[in-house]
Amino acid sequence: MKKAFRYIFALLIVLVSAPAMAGEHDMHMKHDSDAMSLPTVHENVIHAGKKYHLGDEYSYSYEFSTRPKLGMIVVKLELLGKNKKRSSDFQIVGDTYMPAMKEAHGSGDVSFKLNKEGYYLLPVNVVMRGKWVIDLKFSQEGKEVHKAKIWFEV
Ligand SMILES: [Cu+2]
Repeated sequence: MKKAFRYIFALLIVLVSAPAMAGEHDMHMKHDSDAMSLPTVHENVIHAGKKYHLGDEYSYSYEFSTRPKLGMIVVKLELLGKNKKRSSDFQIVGDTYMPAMKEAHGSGDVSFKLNKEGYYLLPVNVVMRGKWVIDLKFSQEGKEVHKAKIWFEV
């Protein structure tokens, strides 16, 4: 069991340190036009590589370890605080699911883990093709202060 865990951890490191993917831009275009036909609310949808404000002092952005595909992918989120310094002042959880099949694949709230460089990481297990959502919640001292939503399609 411990061995398996170490293996997964090593795999995550490899995934996360992989260079930014060339396909990212394509995915964006597709995502944006797709969003028009998505069935549920898409307020607060955040896009990979863009910067979002969080209160007066903070901002954040995220990217995928690889262009979303079947299997394990990792959401890597960078939070910046005062003076654009990397910050870990919030707890962040992500609930990943297929909007059409929430009962079947909902992960429930899973905490992002900070890596050594201070990035927030969330592994996501993409078990089938289709549209996926990750609901993000940011909290401080147990109080939820911000929400955002990631959409992606595999
Ligand atoms: Cu499904």
